[in-house]
Parts: sequence; C-alpha cells; structure tokens
Amino acid sequence: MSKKAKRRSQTVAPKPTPPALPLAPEAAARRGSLWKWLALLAVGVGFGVGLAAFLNDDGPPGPAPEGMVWIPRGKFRMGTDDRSPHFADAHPIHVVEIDGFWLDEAEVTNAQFATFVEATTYKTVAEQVPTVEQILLGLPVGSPPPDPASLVAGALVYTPPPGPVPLDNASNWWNWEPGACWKHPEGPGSDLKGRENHPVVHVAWRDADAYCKWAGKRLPTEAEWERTARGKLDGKMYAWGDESPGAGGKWRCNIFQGEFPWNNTAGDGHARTAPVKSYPPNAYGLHDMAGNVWEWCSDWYTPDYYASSPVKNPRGPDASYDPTRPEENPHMPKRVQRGGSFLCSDGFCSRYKPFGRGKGDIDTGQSHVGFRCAKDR
Ligand SMILES: [Ca+2]
Ligand SMILES: [Ca+2]
Repeated sequence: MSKKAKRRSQTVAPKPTPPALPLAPEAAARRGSLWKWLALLAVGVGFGVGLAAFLNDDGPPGPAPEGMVWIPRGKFRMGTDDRSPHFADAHPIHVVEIDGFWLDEAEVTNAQFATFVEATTYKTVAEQVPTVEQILLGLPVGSPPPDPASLVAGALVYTPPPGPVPLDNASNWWNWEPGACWKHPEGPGSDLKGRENHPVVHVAWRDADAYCKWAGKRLPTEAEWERTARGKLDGKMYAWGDESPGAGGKWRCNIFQGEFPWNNTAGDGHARTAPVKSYPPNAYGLHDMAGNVWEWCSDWYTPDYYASSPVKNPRGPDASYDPTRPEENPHMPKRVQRGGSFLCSDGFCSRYKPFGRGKGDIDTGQSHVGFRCAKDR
C-alpha cells in the first residue's frame, strides 16, 4: 500500500465504539422501575379493552341529553320459555345484539306533550273523527260499514264495572268515550289538573311518532325496549330481579291489586296512572319499565316474529299481521306495545314482565297507553 493510500485508509477507518459504561445503581433502578410501570400500563389497557369488549360497553358518546340515559351496545337473550298463554308470542328465546343508544329515563308526561302541542298545534288521532275504513279495520272481515254520521272523535277509557264481570270480554271494562283525548283523559268533563307529571295517555302510535320526531328523537325498537327493561339482568322474571312486585310491602311498580277489573285496592298507591318516576329505577336508571302505562315501540306486530328475527338490531317485520283475534281484521295495522300498565296483575295480565309483548291498533288511543323516546348516538 502506498503512503497516500495508507493515510486515506487511516483517515476513513471508523473509530471503535467505546464500551457502554455500567449505570450507577440508582439509575439502573429507575430504568427498571420505568419498564415495570410501562408493562403494568400495557397490561392494564389491554385488560380494560378486553373487559369493555366482554361487557360490550362502548360508553356514552357525549353528555347525556336531558332526561335520557345511555344504553351501551350489548347482547342479551330476548323472549321467554314461559308457555302460559300470555307469552305465546314471546318464543323462542333468541340472542339479540343491540347498538348503543339513548333512552328516556321516564314515560313522556302530560306537561311535555302539552309543550309539543303548543309549539306545533298538533291534533291527536283521538281528537279527529275516525273514517269508516278505520272502523272496519277494527271489526271482523265482512262486517257492514258503520253510518258515517254516527262516527265521533273519542278514545277507549277504562271504566271499572260495579261488580265482578266475565273476563273474556274487554268491553266489560273498556268504554268508547266521545271527546276523550290526552287532555280530557276520562272525557270532556275531565282535565289534567294535578296530573302534569303523569304519563300522557290516549296517544295513538302516530301521535307518539310525531312527538318523537318533533323532539329530534324516535320510538325505541321492541328489542331495544326489552334489553333495557331487563335492567342488565339475564333470564329474570321482573325488571328488578325475581322478587314479586310487592315483596316486603314495598311496591316496585304501578300495577293492579285486588279483583280485576272492578275492585282495585291500589296497594301500590295508585288506582290509575302514577306520576312518572314514583317507583325505583332499574339498573339502567329507567323508571316504570314495568307498569304505569304501556309504551309504544316502532315495530310492526306479528305473533311469530321471534322465530325469524335477525340477531343484530332487529326492527320488526315489514307489516303487521295478527290472526290471534278473530273479532278483528287480521290486517289491522298494529304496532308493538311494551311494559304493561296500571291494569296488569299476575291474576289477569302479567305482561308487565320484561318479556311480555303487547300490541295495539295504530289509530286508537287508550287510557293506559303512552310512550317514551329513544335517540341514536
Ligand atoms: Ca296501581
Ligand atoms: Ca311503562
């Protein structure tokens, strides 16, 4: 090698890397501690994500709208294996998965509905004269049409008979009352004084739907409703567990005590509607998911829907069909109602249980039917 090449070689030769100096004992301890905390943090985050996935808890997307609670995404078992006639349409038990959504903590009140009516001049179905076609849908196929001049606006009012009556004919305690509507619950001579905080009644499905849209909300689906009514519990008899509604002398909901339909002893404090939130909430913070008033859902009603329900976010069949009541046209448009009312009892109608299904003509108001609203994230 020439002297010049030797110099270049010496110039570009990399400097040897000095050996790493051993850390002082304190620094080594600090570095070890840091790695330990980072490892613990990673394990903690992983555990949290895993736990959240296990619990299907996606958390609220923001501050709660007034009066609403967040229902996180999750799966549950819908329906019952109870084979009694009241639950013939709640089979089979099937797993359903629901996305997170907001739900009103209470039924919509008379005061809230009055605000809607004042803002919109909305007229409920019960305040309008029904058409001949609407009446025919509520009668057996082939019934003669009613005289149009005989049709008046009104609603069905619970009217207790003076004594025991056969339970196979609901007209023994339901009376078509001309002039009955949400602001005159028992007819023209009645009003809402002192009932501002009671649930609004005599609202047809169309009325409930109109209110929800005005409020920027929507009606809950039937599956959403049952998931929330179960209050984070699985396979329990009631919204609060397995204890009977009046166990220990403390009533958990507004239903019927005494001899149906004529002698309501009102052991729970209320013979008709109760102010909303009069009874303890379930584990989601929701009140009156059992009793007080039935609540409209968005789904059309068929008695066999559970057999074909999709797993994810079921929204009900495309149309209603109910052949179970020969006294009615099976094609009468019906939507689902849930939760039972102040007229429910284990002796007559136990469908205030979280798996009990109800249904109603979309154009008929009744004095034991109201609703609450849901809202997407
Ligand atoms: Ca009661
Ligand atoms: Ca209710």
